Amino acid sequence: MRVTSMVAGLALVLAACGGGEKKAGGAAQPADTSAAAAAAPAGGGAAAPATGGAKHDVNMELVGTTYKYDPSDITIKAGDQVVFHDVSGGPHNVQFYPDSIPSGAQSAINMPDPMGPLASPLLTEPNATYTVTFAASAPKGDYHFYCLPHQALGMKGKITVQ
Ligand SMILES: [Cu+2]
Repeated sequence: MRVTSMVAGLALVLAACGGGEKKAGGAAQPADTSAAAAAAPAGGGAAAPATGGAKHDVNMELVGTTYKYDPSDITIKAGDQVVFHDVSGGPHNVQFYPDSIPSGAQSAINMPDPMGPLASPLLTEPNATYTVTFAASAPKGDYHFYCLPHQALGMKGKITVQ
């Protein structure tokens, strides 16, 4: 029951933000994000990204009664991309803890169409994807993140930039 009301509350927030999805406003984003997202393979693809960095896939899913990122702990390099897939149990999002990322890292995390600082929009469509790009200048260290709708249920993860 608590979960239901939480999700409802988030839906309101989302609605208040203008229904979210594709705001044309985020001018700085190259059009390739959606194309790349659409082209992303469903399972662990090793497809070479156009951007030069490697691409890592993370599923967001409900397994039994557990909401989780899979894998929940990955290691990447600065310049890489992490593609989050809404597999089941959504809506999900990706939100970094401002105090649990390396200092000075905020500007190195590129998140299109954010609904807040370091917060992706909610993914509501099954199989929707969201790509987070780490700048080549991203500081090394651990970047902890969580899913806003399922934070209380322990849905969180960590990206280590090496
Ligand atoms: Cu979630």
